[in-house]
Amino acid sequence: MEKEKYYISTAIAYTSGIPHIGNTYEAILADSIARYKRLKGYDVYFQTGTDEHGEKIELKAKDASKSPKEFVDEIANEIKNIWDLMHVSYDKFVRTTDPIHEQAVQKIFQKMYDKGDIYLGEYSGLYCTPCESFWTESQLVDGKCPDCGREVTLKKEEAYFFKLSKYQKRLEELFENNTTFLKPESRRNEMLNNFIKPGLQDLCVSRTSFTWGIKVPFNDKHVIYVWLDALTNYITNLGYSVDNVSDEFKKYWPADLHLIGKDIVRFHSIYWPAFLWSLDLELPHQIFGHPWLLSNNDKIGKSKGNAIYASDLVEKYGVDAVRYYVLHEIPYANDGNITYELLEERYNSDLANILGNLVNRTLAMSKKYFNSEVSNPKVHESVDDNLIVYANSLLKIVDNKMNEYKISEALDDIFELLRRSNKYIDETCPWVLAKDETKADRLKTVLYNLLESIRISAVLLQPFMNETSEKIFKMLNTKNTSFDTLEFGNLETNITLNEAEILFNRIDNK
Ligand code: ME8
Repeated sequence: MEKEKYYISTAIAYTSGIPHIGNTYEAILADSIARYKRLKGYDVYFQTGTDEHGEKIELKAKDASKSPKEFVDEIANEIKNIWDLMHVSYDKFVRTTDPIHEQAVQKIFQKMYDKGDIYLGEYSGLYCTPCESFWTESQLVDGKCPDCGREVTLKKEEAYFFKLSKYQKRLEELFENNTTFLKPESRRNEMLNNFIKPGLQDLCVSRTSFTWGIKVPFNDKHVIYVWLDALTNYITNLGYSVDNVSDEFKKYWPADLHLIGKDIVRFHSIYWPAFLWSLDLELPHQIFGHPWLLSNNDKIGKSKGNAIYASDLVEKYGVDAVRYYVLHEIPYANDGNITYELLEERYNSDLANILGNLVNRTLAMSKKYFNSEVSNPKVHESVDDNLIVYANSLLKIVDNKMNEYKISEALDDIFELLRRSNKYIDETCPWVLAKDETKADRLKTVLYNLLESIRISAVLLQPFMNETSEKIFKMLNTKNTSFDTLEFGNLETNITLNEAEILFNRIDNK
Protein backbone atom coordinates (compact mmCIF):
# COMPACT_ATOMS: atom_id res chain seq x y z
CA MET A 1 0.00 0.00 0.00
CA GLU A 2 1.31 3.45 -0.86
CA LYS A 3 2.20 5.55 2.14
CA GLU A 4 0.23 8.71 2.83
CA LYS A 5 2.36 11.80 2.22
CA TYR A 6 3.11 14.48 4.80
CA TYR A 7 4.83 17.75 3.88
CA ILE A 8 6.07 19.86 6.78
CA SER A 9 8.14 23.03 6.58
CA THR A 10 9.74 25.52 8.96
CA ALA A 11 10.11 29.21 8.29
CA ILE A 12 13.34 29.90 6.42
CA ALA A 13 15.73 31.69 8.76
CA TYR A 14 17.20 35.07 7.89
CA THR A 15 20.90 34.89 7.14
CA SER A 16 21.47 38.18 8.92
CA GLY A 17 23.16 36.42 11.83
CA ILE A 18 23.63 33.14 13.66
CA PRO A 19 20.28 31.81 14.91
CA HIS A 20 19.75 31.82 18.66
CA ILE A 21 18.05 29.06 20.63
CA GLY A 22 14.61 30.56 19.87
CA ASN A 23 15.04 30.15 16.08
CA THR A 24 16.63 26.77 16.68
CA TYR A 25 13.61 25.69 18.72
CA GLU A 26 11.45 25.90 15.60
CA ALA A 27 13.72 23.53 13.68
CA ILE A 28 13.69 21.07 16.62
CA LEU A 29 9.92 21.31 16.94
CA ALA A 30 9.43 20.62 13.24
CA ASP A 31 11.93 17.79 13.43
CA SER A 32 10.07 16.11 16.27
CA ILE A 33 6.84 16.24 14.26
CA ALA A 34 8.56 14.99 11.09
CA ARG A 35 10.18 12.09 12.94
CA TYR A 36 6.91 11.25 14.65
CA LYS A 37 5.06 11.15 11.32
CA ARG A 38 7.75 8.95 9.78
CA LEU A 39 7.38 6.52 12.67
CA LYS A 40 3.64 6.57 12.13
CA GLY A 41 4.28 5.37 8.60
CA TYR A 42 3.92 8.56 6.56
CA ASP A 43 6.02 9.40 3.52
CA VAL A 44 7.41 12.62 4.99
CA TYR A 45 8.93 15.54 3.13
CA PHE A 46 10.52 17.97 5.60
CA GLN A 47 11.82 21.26 4.19
CA THR A 48 13.78 23.99 5.94
CA GLY A 49 16.37 26.52 4.88
CA THR A 50 17.43 30.15 4.71
CA ASP A 51 15.99 33.50 3.63
CA GLU A 52 18.90 35.39 2.13
CA HIS A 53 17.83 38.56 0.34
CA GLY A 54 16.92 42.06 1.48
CA GLU A 55 18.27 45.38 2.59
CA LYS A 56 19.11 44.27 6.10
CA ILE A 57 21.39 41.52 4.82
CA GLU A 58 22.94 43.86 2.26
CA LEU A 59 23.80 46.26 5.10
CA LYS A 60 25.14 43.52 7.37
CA ALA A 61 27.39 42.26 4.61
CA LYS A 62 28.69 45.77 4.05
CA ASP A 63 29.44 46.13 7.76
CA ALA A 64 31.38 42.89 7.59
CA SER A 65 33.24 44.12 4.45
CA LYS A 66 31.93 41.18 2.47
CA SER A 67 29.85 40.81 -0.66
CA PRO A 68 26.26 39.85 0.15
CA LYS A 69 26.78 36.43 -1.44
CA GLU A 70 29.93 35.74 0.57
CA PHE A 71 28.12 36.83 3.70
CA VAL A 72 25.02 34.66 3.18
CA ASP A 73 27.09 31.66 2.11
CA GLU A 74 28.85 31.71 5.45
CA ILE A 75 25.75 32.21 7.57
CA ALA A 76 23.64 29.70 5.63
CA ASN A 77 26.39 27.19 6.18
CA GLU A 78 26.45 27.89 9.90
CA ILE A 79 22.68 27.58 10.15
CA LYS A 80 22.80 24.25 8.37
CA ASN A 81 25.53 23.11 10.78
CA ILE A 82 23.39 24.06 13.78
CA TRP A 83 20.41 22.16 12.38
CA ASP A 84 22.71 19.16 11.84
CA LEU A 85 24.14 19.50 15.33
CA MET A 86 20.59 19.42 16.71
CA HIS A 87 19.80 16.27 14.66
CA VAL A 88 17.22 18.06 12.53
CA SER A 89 16.32 15.42 9.94
CA TYR A 90 15.30 17.70 7.06
CA ASP A 91 14.86 16.21 3.59
CA LYS A 92 15.82 19.44 1.86
CA PHE A 93 17.68 22.52 3.06
CA VAL A 94 16.75 25.30 0.65
CA ARG A 95 18.27 28.74 0.09
CA THR A 96 16.56 31.67 -1.59
CA THR A 97 19.77 32.32 -3.52
CA ASP A 98 19.46 28.89 -5.18
CA PRO A 99 19.18 29.56 -8.95
CA ILE A 100 16.17 27.25 -9.23
CA HIS A 101 14.35 29.42 -6.68
CA GLU A 102 15.40 32.76 -8.19
CA GLN A 103 14.24 31.79 -11.67
CA ALA A 104 10.95 30.41 -10.40
CA VAL A 105 10.25 33.59 -8.40
CA GLN A 106 10.75 35.74 -11.50
CA LYS A 107 8.28 33.62 -13.43
CA ILE A 108 5.81 33.82 -10.55
CA PHE A 109 6.10 37.63 -10.52
CA GLN A 110 5.60 37.73 -14.28
CA LYS A 111 2.53 35.52 -14.10
CA MET A 112 0.95 37.67 -11.41
CA TYR A 113 1.69 40.78 -13.47
CA ASP A 114 0.29 39.30 -16.68
CA LYS A 115 -2.81 38.34 -14.79
CA GLY A 116 -3.29 41.91 -13.54
CA ASP A 117 -2.69 40.99 -9.91
CA ILE A 118 0.49 43.11 -9.86
CA TYR A 119 0.55 46.73 -11.09
CA LEU A 120 2.95 49.70 -10.97
CA GLY A 121 2.23 52.47 -8.45
CA GLU A 122 3.97 54.73 -5.96
CA TYR A 123 4.69 53.97 -2.37
CA SER A 124 5.07 56.45 0.39
CA GLY A 125 5.20 55.18 3.91
CA LEU A 126 6.96 54.63 7.17
CA TYR A 127 9.59 51.99 6.76
CA CYS A 128 11.43 49.84 9.27
CA THR A 129 14.71 48.74 7.72
CA PRO A 130 15.57 45.81 10.04
CA CYS A 131 12.08 44.32 9.56
CA GLU A 132 11.86 45.26 5.88
CA SER A 133 8.30 46.42 6.50
CA PHE A 134 6.25 49.48 5.72
CA TRP A 135 3.82 50.57 8.40
CA THR A 136 0.91 52.96 8.58
CA GLU A 137 0.87 55.68 11.23
CA SER A 138 -1.81 53.85 13.20
CA GLN A 139 0.16 50.60 13.28
CA LEU A 140 3.15 52.20 15.02
CA VAL A 141 3.60 51.71 18.74
CA ASP A 142 4.86 54.88 20.44
CA GLY A 143 5.89 56.10 16.98
CA LYS A 144 8.15 53.09 16.48
CA CYS A 145 8.03 49.79 14.57
CA PRO A 146 5.38 47.57 16.21
CA ASP A 147 7.50 44.45 15.62
CA CYS A 148 10.95 45.45 16.83
CA GLY A 149 10.45 48.82 18.54
CA ARG A 150 13.04 50.59 16.40
CA GLU A 151 12.80 53.94 14.58
CA VAL A 152 10.94 54.08 11.26
CA THR A 153 11.75 56.48 8.42
CA LEU A 154 9.56 58.14 5.78
CA LYS A 155 10.16 56.60 2.38
CA LYS A 156 8.74 57.27 -1.09
CA GLU A 157 9.35 55.11 -4.13
CA GLU A 158 7.90 53.85 -7.38
CA ALA A 159 6.81 50.33 -6.69
CA TYR A 160 4.83 47.37 -7.87
CA PHE A 161 1.78 46.41 -5.88
CA PHE A 162 0.01 43.12 -5.41
CA LYS A 163 -3.79 43.36 -5.40
CA LEU A 164 -4.34 41.96 -1.94
CA SER A 165 -7.65 43.85 -1.73
CA LYS A 166 -8.98 41.62 -4.52
CA TYR A 167 -8.71 38.63 -2.19
CA GLN A 168 -10.33 40.29 0.83
CA LYS A 169 -13.63 38.41 0.54
CA ARG A 170 -11.99 35.07 -0.13
CA LEU A 171 -9.74 35.50 2.90
CA GLU A 172 -12.67 36.39 5.11
CA GLU A 173 -14.45 33.25 3.96
CA LEU A 174 -11.36 31.15 4.50
CA PHE A 175 -10.96 32.33 8.08
CA GLU A 176 -14.65 32.07 8.85
CA ASN A 177 -15.27 28.65 7.32
CA ASN A 178 -12.04 26.79 7.91
CA THR A 179 -11.40 26.57 11.62
CA THR A 180 -8.28 24.42 11.31
CA PHE A 181 -6.37 26.45 8.69
CA LEU A 182 -4.58 28.56 11.27
CA LYS A 183 -3.76 27.31 14.75
CA PRO A 184 -3.80 28.09 17.64
CA GLU A 185 -7.33 29.50 17.68
CA SER A 186 -6.18 32.77 19.28
CA ARG A 187 -4.11 33.61 16.19
CA ARG A 188 -7.05 32.98 13.89
CA ASN A 189 -9.18 35.48 15.78
CA GLU A 190 -6.35 37.99 15.79
CA MET A 191 -5.86 37.79 12.02
CA LEU A 192 -9.53 37.93 11.20
CA ASN A 193 -10.47 40.77 13.54
CA ASN A 194 -7.32 42.90 13.52
CA PHE A 195 -6.14 42.55 9.95
CA ILE A 196 -8.66 41.10 7.52
CA LYS A 197 -11.95 42.62 8.65
CA PRO A 198 -10.66 46.23 8.93
CA GLY A 199 -9.81 45.98 5.20
CA LEU A 200 -6.74 44.86 3.32
CA GLN A 201 -4.64 47.32 1.37
CA ASP A 202 -2.68 46.33 -1.69
CA LEU A 203 0.76 45.10 -0.84
CA CYS A 204 3.96 46.73 -2.04
CA VAL A 205 5.95 43.90 -3.64
CA SER A 206 9.05 45.58 -5.06
CA ARG A 207 11.84 47.85 -3.83
CA THR A 208 14.25 50.21 -5.55
CA SER A 209 16.26 51.35 -2.52
CA PHE A 210 18.71 48.45 -2.61
CA THR A 211 19.86 45.78 -5.04
CA TRP A 212 20.40 42.58 -3.04
CA GLY A 213 17.37 40.63 -4.19
CA ILE A 214 15.71 38.95 -7.14
CA LYS A 215 15.17 41.42 -9.97
CA VAL A 216 11.71 42.13 -11.36
CA PRO A 217 12.06 40.33 -14.71
CA PHE A 218 10.75 43.21 -16.85
CA ASN A 219 12.15 46.16 -14.85
CA ASP A 220 15.58 45.63 -13.35
CA LYS A 221 15.51 48.84 -11.29
CA HIS A 222 13.30 46.88 -8.92
CA VAL A 223 14.00 43.91 -6.71
CA ILE A 224 11.15 41.67 -5.61
CA TYR A 225 9.85 42.17 -2.06
CA VAL A 226 11.63 39.76 0.23
CA TRP A 227 8.40 38.22 1.56
CA LEU A 228 7.13 37.35 -1.93
CA ASP A 229 10.55 35.86 -2.58
CA ALA A 230 10.65 34.01 0.77
CA LEU A 231 7.12 32.63 0.95
CA THR A 232 7.36 31.00 -2.45
CA ASN A 233 10.26 28.85 -1.20
CA TYR A 234 7.62 26.35 -0.11
CA ILE A 235 6.76 25.60 -3.76
CA THR A 236 9.77 26.57 -5.87
CA ASN A 237 12.11 24.12 -4.23
CA LEU A 238 9.64 21.32 -4.75
CA GLY A 239 9.85 22.04 -8.45
CA TYR A 240 7.01 24.48 -9.10
CA SER A 241 7.82 26.87 -11.89
CA VAL A 242 4.64 28.31 -13.50
CA ASP A 243 5.04 26.58 -16.87
CA ASN A 244 6.38 23.32 -15.55
CA VAL A 245 5.79 21.38 -12.33
CA SER A 246 7.79 18.42 -11.07
CA ASP A 247 6.48 15.03 -9.93
CA GLU A 248 7.70 15.90 -6.45
CA PHE A 249 5.52 18.99 -6.46
CA LYS A 250 2.51 17.00 -7.66
CA LYS A 251 3.11 14.49 -4.93
CA TYR A 252 3.73 16.72 -1.92
CA TRP A 253 1.87 19.98 -2.55
CA PRO A 254 -0.24 21.25 -0.81
CA ALA A 255 1.87 21.24 2.31
CA ASP A 256 0.31 19.64 5.34
CA LEU A 257 1.89 22.00 7.83
CA HIS A 258 3.78 25.28 7.71
CA LEU A 259 5.33 25.60 11.12
CA ILE A 260 6.23 29.20 11.90
CA GLY A 261 6.62 31.59 14.82
CA LYS A 262 3.81 33.80 16.03
CA ASP A 263 5.40 36.99 14.64
CA ILE A 264 5.10 35.91 11.01
CA VAL A 265 1.57 34.51 11.07
CA ARG A 266 0.27 37.53 9.15
CA PHE A 267 2.56 36.87 6.19
CA HIS A 268 1.70 33.18 6.08
CA SER A 269 -2.02 33.29 6.67
CA ILE A 270 -2.95 36.41 4.68
CA TYR A 271 -0.34 37.13 1.99
CA TRP A 272 0.56 33.54 1.23
CA PRO A 273 -3.00 32.31 0.51
CA ALA A 274 -3.56 35.34 -1.75
CA PHE A 275 -0.33 34.62 -3.67
CA LEU A 276 -1.33 30.99 -4.08
CA TRP A 277 -4.80 31.91 -5.31
CA SER A 278 -3.21 34.27 -7.79
CA LEU A 279 -1.21 31.30 -9.11
CA ASP A 280 -4.30 29.06 -9.07
CA LEU A 281 -2.68 26.74 -6.58
CA GLU A 282 -4.13 24.97 -3.57
CA LEU A 283 -3.53 26.33 -0.07
CA PRO A 284 -1.50 24.49 2.57
CA HIS A 285 -3.68 22.45 4.89
CA GLN A 286 -2.53 24.11 8.05
CA ILE A 287 -0.39 26.84 9.54
CA PHE A 288 0.72 26.60 13.13
CA GLY A 289 2.07 29.77 14.75
CA HIS A 290 4.11 28.52 17.68
CA PRO A 291 4.84 30.62 20.75
CA TRP A 292 8.27 31.97 21.51
CA LEU A 293 11.11 30.98 23.72
CA LEU A 294 12.14 33.81 26.01
CA SER A 295 15.44 34.25 27.76
CA ASN A 296 14.91 35.09 31.40
CA ASN A 297 11.32 36.04 30.43
CA ASP A 298 12.56 38.63 27.95
CA LYS A 299 12.59 38.58 24.13
CA ILE A 300 15.82 37.03 22.90
CA GLY A 301 17.83 39.57 20.98
CA LYS A 302 21.35 39.47 19.70
CA SER A 303 21.68 43.18 20.42
CA LYS A 304 20.23 42.76 23.89
CA GLY A 305 23.10 40.54 24.87
CA ASN A 306 20.81 37.87 26.29
CA ALA A 307 21.04 35.52 23.33
CA ILE A 308 21.63 31.88 24.14
CA TYR A 309 23.03 29.67 21.40
CA ALA A 310 22.30 26.00 20.84
CA SER A 311 25.96 25.11 20.34
CA ASP A 312 26.94 26.41 23.79
CA LEU A 313 24.11 24.47 25.40
CA VAL A 314 24.94 21.28 23.52
CA GLU A 315 28.54 21.46 24.58
CA LYS A 316 27.48 21.62 28.20
CA TYR A 317 24.44 19.35 28.32
CA GLY A 318 24.32 17.28 25.13
CA VAL A 319 21.90 17.43 22.19
CA ASP A 320 19.03 15.51 23.70
CA ALA A 321 18.92 17.50 26.92
CA VAL A 322 18.60 20.70 24.89
CA ARG A 323 15.96 19.19 22.62
CA TYR A 324 14.04 17.90 25.63
CA TYR A 325 14.19 21.23 27.40
CA VAL A 326 12.94 23.40 24.57
CA LEU A 327 10.25 20.94 23.50
CA HIS A 328 9.07 20.46 27.04
CA GLU A 329 9.22 24.06 28.17
CA ILE A 330 7.09 25.66 25.48
CA PRO A 331 3.46 24.85 25.99
CA TYR A 332 0.97 24.86 23.14
CA ALA A 333 0.08 28.55 23.05
CA ASN A 334 2.18 30.33 25.66
CA ASP A 335 5.76 31.46 25.51
CA GLY A 336 8.37 29.38 27.29
CA ASN A 337 11.40 30.52 29.20
CA ILE A 338 15.02 29.47 29.16
CA THR A 339 17.91 30.15 31.51
CA TYR A 340 20.87 27.95 32.35
CA GLU A 341 19.49 27.46 35.88
CA LEU A 342 16.08 26.32 34.67
CA LEU A 343 17.63 23.97 32.16
CA GLU A 344 19.81 22.41 34.84
CA GLU A 345 16.87 21.96 37.18
CA ARG A 346 14.83 20.24 34.48
CA TYR A 347 17.82 18.16 33.47
CA ASN A 348 18.28 16.87 37.00
CA SER A 349 14.63 16.33 37.82
CA ASP A 350 13.52 14.66 34.58
CA LEU A 351 16.48 13.36 32.66
CA ALA A 352 18.85 12.33 35.44
CA ASN A 353 16.37 11.39 38.17
CA ILE A 354 13.36 9.99 36.35
CA LEU A 355 14.82 8.55 33.14
CA GLY A 356 18.52 7.99 33.83
CA ASN A 357 18.00 6.55 37.27
CA LEU A 358 15.29 4.16 36.19
CA VAL A 359 17.41 2.73 33.41
CA ASN A 360 20.42 2.38 35.65
CA ARG A 361 18.65 0.81 38.58
CA THR A 362 16.80 -1.65 36.36
CA LEU A 363 19.88 -2.74 34.44
CA ALA A 364 21.92 -2.98 37.63
CA MET A 365 19.33 -5.27 39.24
CA SER A 366 19.07 -7.43 36.11
CA LYS A 367 22.82 -7.83 36.16
CA LYS A 368 23.03 -8.55 39.85
CA TYR A 369 20.17 -11.05 40.06
CA PHE A 370 20.17 -12.72 36.63
CA ASN A 371 23.45 -11.92 34.90
CA SER A 372 21.60 -9.49 32.60
CA GLU A 373 19.52 -12.28 31.08
CA VAL A 374 15.98 -11.33 30.14
CA SER A 375 13.07 -13.71 30.68
CA ASN A 376 9.38 -13.39 31.37
CA PRO A 377 7.82 -16.26 33.34
CA LYS A 378 4.65 -14.14 33.65
CA VAL A 379 4.08 -14.45 37.37
CA HIS A 380 1.54 -11.69 37.39
CA GLU A 381 0.33 -9.65 40.37
CA SER A 382 -2.36 -6.98 40.44
CA VAL A 383 0.21 -4.26 41.09
CA ASP A 384 1.45 -4.82 37.52
CA ASP A 385 -1.86 -3.79 35.96
CA ASN A 386 -1.45 -0.07 36.45
CA LEU A 387 1.87 -0.10 34.59
CA ILE A 388 0.81 -2.42 31.77
CA VAL A 389 -2.55 -0.81 31.09
CA TYR A 390 -0.94 2.65 30.94
CA ALA A 391 1.89 1.46 28.70
CA ASN A 392 -0.59 -0.12 26.30
CA SER A 393 -2.63 3.07 26.03
CA LEU A 394 0.36 5.38 25.63
CA LEU A 395 0.56 5.51 21.82
CA LYS A 396 -3.04 6.62 21.62
CA ILE A 397 -2.54 9.25 24.32
CA VAL A 398 0.60 10.58 22.65
CA ASP A 399 -1.00 10.49 19.20
CA ASN A 400 -3.87 12.71 20.32
CA LYS A 401 -1.42 15.24 21.71
CA MET A 402 0.84 15.15 18.66
CA ASN A 403 -2.06 15.73 16.30
CA GLU A 404 -2.73 18.97 18.12
CA TYR A 405 0.98 19.90 18.35
CA LYS A 406 0.87 19.63 22.15
CA ILE A 407 4.41 18.35 22.18
CA SER A 408 5.15 19.32 25.74
CA GLU A 409 2.16 17.32 26.96
CA ALA A 410 3.10 14.33 24.82
CA LEU A 411 6.51 14.32 26.48
CA ASP A 412 4.90 14.51 29.91
CA ASP A 413 2.71 11.53 29.04
CA ILE A 414 5.73 9.46 28.09
CA PHE A 415 7.56 10.51 31.23
CA GLU A 416 4.51 9.45 33.20
CA LEU A 417 5.32 5.84 32.23
CA LEU A 418 8.84 6.33 33.56
CA ARG A 419 7.48 7.86 36.76
CA ARG A 420 5.13 4.92 37.23
CA SER A 421 8.01 2.55 36.62
CA ASN A 422 10.05 4.18 39.36
CA LYS A 423 7.05 3.85 41.65
CA TYR A 424 6.67 0.21 40.59
CA ILE A 425 10.17 -0.49 41.89
CA ASP A 426 9.18 0.91 45.28
CA GLU A 427 5.96 -1.11 45.25
CA THR A 428 7.48 -4.43 44.24
CA CYS A 429 10.78 -4.15 46.20
CA PRO A 430 12.91 -6.41 43.98
CA TRP A 431 15.65 -6.51 46.64
CA VAL A 432 13.18 -8.22 49.02
CA LEU A 433 12.08 -10.71 46.36
CA ALA A 434 15.73 -11.50 45.71
CA LYS A 435 16.14 -12.82 49.25
CA ASP A 436 13.51 -15.52 48.70
CA GLU A 437 14.43 -18.26 46.21
CA THR A 438 10.81 -19.26 45.69
CA LYS A 439 10.18 -15.74 44.34
CA ALA A 440 12.74 -15.97 41.52
CA ASP A 441 10.11 -16.13 38.79
CA ARG A 442 8.21 -13.23 40.25
CA LEU A 443 11.44 -11.22 40.38
CA LYS A 444 12.15 -12.07 36.73
CA THR A 445 8.65 -10.87 35.83
CA VAL A 446 9.07 -7.62 37.75
CA LEU A 447 12.34 -6.89 35.99
CA TYR A 448 10.83 -7.81 32.64
CA ASN A 449 7.96 -5.38 33.24
CA LEU A 450 10.42 -2.64 34.04
CA LEU A 451 12.63 -3.31 31.03
CA GLU A 452 9.56 -3.46 28.82
CA SER A 453 8.29 -0.13 30.15
CA ILE A 454 11.70 1.37 29.43
CA ARG A 455 11.62 -0.04 25.88
CA ILE A 456 8.14 1.34 25.23
CA SER A 457 9.18 4.75 26.53
CA ALA A 458 12.28 4.72 24.35
CA VAL A 459 10.26 3.76 21.25
CA LEU A 460 7.98 6.72 21.85
CA LEU A 461 10.83 9.08 22.74
CA GLN A 462 12.51 8.59 19.35
CA PRO A 463 11.00 11.68 17.69
CA PHE A 464 12.17 13.90 20.54
CA MET A 465 15.43 12.36 21.78
CA ASN A 466 16.61 10.03 19.09
CA GLU A 467 20.13 9.60 20.42
CA THR A 468 18.90 8.63 23.89
CA SER A 469 16.43 6.13 22.46
CA GLU A 470 19.21 4.56 20.41
CA LYS A 471 21.39 4.23 23.51
CA ILE A 472 18.54 2.57 25.39
CA PHE A 473 17.84 0.15 22.53
CA LYS A 474 21.48 -0.81 22.55
CA MET A 475 21.51 -1.41 26.31
CA LEU A 476 18.33 -3.47 26.05
CA ASN A 477 19.75 -5.33 23.08
CA THR A 478 16.36 -5.07 21.40
CA LYS A 479 15.38 -4.90 17.75
CA ASN A 480 11.80 -3.99 18.52
CA THR A 481 11.92 -0.26 18.06
CA SER A 482 9.05 0.51 15.69
CA PHE A 483 5.61 1.76 16.63
CA ASP A 484 4.22 -1.65 15.57
CA THR A 485 5.96 -3.21 18.55
CA LEU A 486 4.41 -0.98 21.19
CA GLU A 487 2.12 -3.60 22.68
CA PHE A 488 3.36 -4.64 26.10
CA GLY A 489 5.29 -7.92 25.98
CA ASN A 490 7.29 -7.34 22.81
CA LEU A 491 10.69 -7.06 24.46
CA GLU A 492 12.54 -10.18 23.36
CA THR A 493 13.22 -12.86 25.98
CA ASN A 494 16.32 -15.05 26.01
CA ILE A 495 18.43 -12.04 25.25
CA THR A 496 21.24 -10.62 27.36
CA LEU A 497 21.34 -6.95 28.16
CA ASN A 498 24.39 -4.94 27.25
CA GLU A 499 26.48 -2.99 29.71
CA ALA A 500 24.61 -0.03 31.25
CA GLU A 501 25.83 3.40 30.28
CA ILE A 502 25.03 6.58 32.20
CA LEU A 503 22.52 8.51 30.10
CA PHE A 504 22.42 11.79 32.00
CA ASN A 505 24.93 12.58 34.70
CA ARG A 506 23.42 14.69 37.46
CA ILE A 507 24.60 18.28 37.33
CA ASP A 508 25.85 19.74 40.55
CA ASN A 509 24.10 23.13 40.58
CA LYS A 510 26.56 24.56 43.04
O1 ME8 B 1 11.12 35.46 10.19
N1 ME8 B 1 11.37 31.70 19.94
O2 ME8 B 1 13.21 34.61 9.81
P1 ME8 B 1 13.84 34.67 11.29
C1 ME8 B 1 10.81 30.89 19.01
N2 ME8 B 1 12.97 34.86 7.26
N3 ME8 B 1 10.83 31.14 17.69
C2 ME8 B 1 11.45 32.25 17.29
C3 ME8 B 1 12.06 33.14 18.18
C4 ME8 B 1 12.00 32.81 19.58
N4 ME8 B 1 12.55 33.57 20.50
N5 ME8 B 1 12.59 34.14 17.48
C5 ME8 B 1 12.31 33.89 16.18
C6 ME8 B 1 11.99 35.08 9.45
N6 ME8 B 1 11.62 32.76 16.07
C7 ME8 B 1 11.74 35.00 7.96
C8 ME8 B 1 10.82 33.85 7.67
S1 ME8 B 1 9.41 32.25 6.05
C9 ME8 B 1 8.86 32.31 4.46
C10 ME8 B 1 10.42 33.66 6.23
C11 ME8 B 1 11.13 32.14 14.83
O3 ME8 B 1 15.20 34.14 11.13
C12 ME8 B 1 10.37 33.09 13.95
O4 ME8 B 1 9.08 33.26 14.44
O5 ME8 B 1 13.65 36.01 11.89
C13 ME8 B 1 10.43 32.39 12.62
O6 ME8 B 1 9.38 31.45 12.50
C14 ME8 B 1 11.78 31.66 12.68
O7 ME8 B 1 12.21 31.71 14.04
C15 ME8 B 1 12.84 32.30 11.79
O8 ME8 B 1 12.95 33.67 12.13
